[in-house]
Amino acid sequence: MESSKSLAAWQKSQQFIPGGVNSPVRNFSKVGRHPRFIERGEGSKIYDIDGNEYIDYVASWGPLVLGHAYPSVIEAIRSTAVNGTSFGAPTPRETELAETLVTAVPSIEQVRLVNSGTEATMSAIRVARGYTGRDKILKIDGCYHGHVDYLLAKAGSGVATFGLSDSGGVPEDFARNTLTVPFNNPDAVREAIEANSDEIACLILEPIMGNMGIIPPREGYLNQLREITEEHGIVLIFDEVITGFRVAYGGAQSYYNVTPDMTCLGKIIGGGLPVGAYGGKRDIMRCVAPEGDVYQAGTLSGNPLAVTAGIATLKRLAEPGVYEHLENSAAALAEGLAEATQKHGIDAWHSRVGSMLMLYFTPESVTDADGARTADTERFQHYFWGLIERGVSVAPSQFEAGFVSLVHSEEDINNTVQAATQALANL
Ligand code: HOZ
Repeated sequence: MESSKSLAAWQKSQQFIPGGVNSPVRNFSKVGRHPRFIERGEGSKIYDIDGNEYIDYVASWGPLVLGHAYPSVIEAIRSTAVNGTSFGAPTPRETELAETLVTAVPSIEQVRLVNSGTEATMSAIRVARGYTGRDKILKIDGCYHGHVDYLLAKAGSGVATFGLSDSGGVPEDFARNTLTVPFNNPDAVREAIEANSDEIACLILEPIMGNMGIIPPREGYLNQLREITEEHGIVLIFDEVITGFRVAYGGAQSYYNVTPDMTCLGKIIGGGLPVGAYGGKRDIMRCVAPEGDVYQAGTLSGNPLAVTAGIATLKRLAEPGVYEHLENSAAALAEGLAEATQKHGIDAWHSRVGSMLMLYFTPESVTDADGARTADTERFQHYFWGLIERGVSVAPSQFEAGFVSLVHSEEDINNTVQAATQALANL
């Protein structure tokens, strides 16, 4: 497969950008060789600058649930842009998006729009601290909540991909108030709370882990967390940056019917433009300035283009049959992949919730971050290139999720299963 133009582009980008990329996992260093530079995307496909076509399951790391350049989203961006791209003043569209989020997501009574998932989690935690007057926070091993200093402890995503335990540049003091416990283990949460009674402001987690592959909650786990946190006056925050509008219109909280106190969103609600949001009970959101004393601000927050792309995306997702369609396409893909690993006698753990899916190269069952860490990343590397060479693009990491979009056709799914079967045969 020709990739000389991508190689040249990467050699040049490394002179000006650390690692040649603007987010670490994109640089492919954990799968060897160089990244592909992308020219354009359309529907289920992306095209690199050497002219290669790929069926895409990265979906810009989750936002593109409608696929690339979805016509109604592009038209909304185009018609908004001609009237100006930013005002630093409120616009009715921000309220429209906020109302849509409040209506869709059970825990959200009021919401603030920000520019990224990182900003959303950072702000939600500040609000939880302001609301409770407590400093400590509890997080889950392997959950990734963006690159906030004190949330990089035992984080997933790039931190796991690069095998880092934490991040440099974070003073020990900053992480002193972050406690970490394993996923799917309510007893560990209980013990941490008992050992730090009345000191924990919030428990933040991805209700479905999506940055150590895909790890669903065990039955009843989220309900147990809801009960424990309520008992101790701890704010329960669901980070639904990945799962919001992905596994169901109302996110994982409506999929599992467990309502947290606060929710963080991002990705899909911006339709492929930079956005984030945090919201929750009115009582808690009242703490946010200017109503309350917890400060949070942003020049581009509620940006007209991002908000318009988000509204257009959510409108399409609200139409009947969307989530059934996503479920059926992803189920067909997951079944095909499971048959393929079985056929070749490859130890694999397949994980899927709705249109998020993962194939781990491990004989273990993956129910927490330690389980995910047993995966054979070298084997993944060979599989990854086997797919790329056959025109299928997945994230260049054993720990990043795959996403099926509304526009993946039956033919795309069949071709992907065929490519995977061939790639697995050569492992
Ligand atoms: N950590 C992000 C996904 N879990 C990666 C985002 C990106 O590289 O674009």
